Amino acid sequence: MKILQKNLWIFVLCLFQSLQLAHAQHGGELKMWYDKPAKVWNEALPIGNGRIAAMVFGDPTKEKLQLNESSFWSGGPSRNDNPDGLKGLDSIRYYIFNGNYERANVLSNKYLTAKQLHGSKFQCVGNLNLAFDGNENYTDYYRELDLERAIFTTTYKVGNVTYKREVFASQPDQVIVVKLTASESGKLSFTANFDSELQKSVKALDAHTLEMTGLSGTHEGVTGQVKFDTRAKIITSGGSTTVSSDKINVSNANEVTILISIATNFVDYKTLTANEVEKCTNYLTSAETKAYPTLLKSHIATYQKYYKRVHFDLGTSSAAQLPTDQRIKNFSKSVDPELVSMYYQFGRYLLISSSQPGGQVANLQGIWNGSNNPAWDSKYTININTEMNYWPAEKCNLTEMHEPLVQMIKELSESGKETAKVMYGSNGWVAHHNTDIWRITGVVDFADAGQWPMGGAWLSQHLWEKYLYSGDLKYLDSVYPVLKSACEFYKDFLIEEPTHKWLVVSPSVSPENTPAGHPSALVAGCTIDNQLLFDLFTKTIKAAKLLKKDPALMADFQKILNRLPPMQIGRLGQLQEWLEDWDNPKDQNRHVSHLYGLFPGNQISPFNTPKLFDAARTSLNYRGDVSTGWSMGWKVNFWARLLDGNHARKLISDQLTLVDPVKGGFGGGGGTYPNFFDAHPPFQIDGNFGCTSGITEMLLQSQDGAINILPALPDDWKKGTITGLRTYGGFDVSITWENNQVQKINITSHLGGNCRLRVPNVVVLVNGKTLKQAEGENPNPFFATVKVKEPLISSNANLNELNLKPTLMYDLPTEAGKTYTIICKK
Ligand code: FUC
Repeated sequence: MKILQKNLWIFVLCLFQSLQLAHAQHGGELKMWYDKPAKVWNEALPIGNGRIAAMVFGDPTKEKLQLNESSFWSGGPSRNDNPDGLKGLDSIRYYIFNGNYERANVLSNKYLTAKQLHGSKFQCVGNLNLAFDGNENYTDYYRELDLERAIFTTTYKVGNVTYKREVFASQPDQVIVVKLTASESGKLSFTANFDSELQKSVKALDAHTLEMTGLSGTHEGVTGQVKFDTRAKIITSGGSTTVSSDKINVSNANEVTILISIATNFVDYKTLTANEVEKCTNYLTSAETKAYPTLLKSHIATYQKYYKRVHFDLGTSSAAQLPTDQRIKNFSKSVDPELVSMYYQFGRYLLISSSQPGGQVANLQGIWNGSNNPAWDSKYTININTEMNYWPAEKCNLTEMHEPLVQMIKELSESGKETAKVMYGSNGWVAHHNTDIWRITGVVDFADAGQWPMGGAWLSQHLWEKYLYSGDLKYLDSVYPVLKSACEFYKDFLIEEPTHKWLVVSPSVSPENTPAGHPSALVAGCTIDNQLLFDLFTKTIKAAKLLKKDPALMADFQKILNRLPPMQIGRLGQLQEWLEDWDNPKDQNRHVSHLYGLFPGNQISPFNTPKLFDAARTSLNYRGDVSTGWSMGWKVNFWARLLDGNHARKLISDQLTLVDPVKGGFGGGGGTYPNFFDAHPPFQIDGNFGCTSGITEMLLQSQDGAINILPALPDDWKKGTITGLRTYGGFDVSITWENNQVQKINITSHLGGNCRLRVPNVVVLVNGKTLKQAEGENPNPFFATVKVKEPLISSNANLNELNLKPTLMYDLPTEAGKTYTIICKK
């Protein structure tokens, strides 16, 4: 028995030592790592520069880089307005007000839903394959994605030779760079080729250059018109290269650099006249003049300019010694705080890699898609998903990454004008629940999902939100026409509902949810629509005031604002999802649209609207936790806004449930694939971004009149640091905490003005002096609180005690450009 015990100890000790060794050599903080090559797409690792991207598999024998270019979509410039809209609109509204939802649905599908075109598909350019000779019996395999440097690396051994591959997507040089090395000279032999499922032609231009050209697919009657050119330049040192038909063979090279360039003929959503061959060649010719270390250096510097703004440390544990997929698998049963900080930073990595100024908006899969028939076309679902992609942008200090979204909203405000006119006879612009690279703004799919004329209203919130972080009036001036025109649409489109004479949106849906027992989701005046309009009109009026514009029109807008339905509390004590008290306590729909007012909106506050706060919490408790990936990501934000850190932490754990990478189909519980991609399932990137936003909200909020420090810290995040987050009013905030108590706060003020802090501790010292406790409204205009109407309580709603932790508020007057160190004491 004793011998057995001793052996067991020796075994445990050896295991621990070998794990420690593995950790010393492999992984480490902010490196996702694996001990096997990726077999399937959901195990491969993403790299990208906002315009071009790859999923890298890291197989020693058959390397595959699955390639994407952000403007490579099916079809071409197109619209999808149903020209019969005005024939059906009045009847549809009549039937909705008279409770004949079935008839309204039939007419809506006939007169309003697009006749043929439901949006284009984001497509895959193809693959670059590298087949290596004699690598079958490899050992010591290792694969990582270094989030700090945005570099993929694989190493392995064959016999005594160590092989290494490094891959990155350079933003400054606009090429994907692959570096192959071996520990002995003359050991690199492989065959390179391109393939693609689409119409294409592949050839070797010379013994060092492969080219693939092709055309995007035809879809729903729109001919594929996006042309691409992609080239791989194989630069060898030593050995030789030969061409065999459409392949290049490399033999006995010492080291190899491959530069991959991709370009399309896309100029903008209306124009496809660029010369893709010229663009592709130019990127390559310019990159070729630079040595690998130069390319690497400028890649890292450009990436880190964004990435390094935020540092997040929750501490580490022995769990961190395992490969990332195993850590995800163990997460709910282990103590692994570092997996949370790495997942958080992976969200920031993905945003930097998929959304760059001047480029396309991150779509349902960001920029990574291996299929020509992706789920939901991998387009833009603007009834939650696209907005969710950009929730981390400002608060995680990545404001530049927000720019493609702002550009898309401007473009939608152009294309959506015709939709407003043709379909509804209204001025202004409208977009429904989906759009694509061609900026379609009509109704897609079918009425119960697509008949939601609020996509533009939700997107427009981002325009104002961006201003609140930067205070940039020139920027506000540039987006003001979009805000104004969005309001002008609703000024014409809203109608009076018969009971309370409120102004409502009809026909509409509470996104993708049907009230129990109804034959259709079609309704008038659902809660999210009212909340979105409340925000849209309030923000536009504020913007006009700041820019000294349109006082008469704003007076009209104010009248509309005064006639919007208030939020209502229903028979279960819940926040009503619809104008009527139709909520079903058993409803676990993934959408929780009526809580838009809690997050990302800020109409519901524990301090200003406690009844609504309680009702929102009741609604969320009914909805439950486990759902699709993105829904859980949203719920992390909700529970953070409900100031319940432990519940938010529970949702993170639900979201970090390992999902089988082979499982790509719909349905089943959401979670996380081995490569950290969010699983709806299938892969959908919004869940990643939503959770990164949610984790930020747990540590810092600024939407409710003050900068709220550690508003929802879970009990088990006892100690930590987060630096460089951005708040409303242009403050950069860093926080250190220990024993669940805030210790130190650093604030850098970019715009000056009053910095009101809400903290969970008692005494706050700046430069050794106690700060004055705050009273009244925050004089800083960026923190003006939202004034919503008191709720109507339709029955004996049970208003619980809110049961929140006490906090204190302090005012710190700041000067632009100065940093303040605040010490907190119990
Ligand atoms: C909406 C959601 C689905 C999915 C799709 C892309 O339709 O209801 O869950 O996220 O968008």
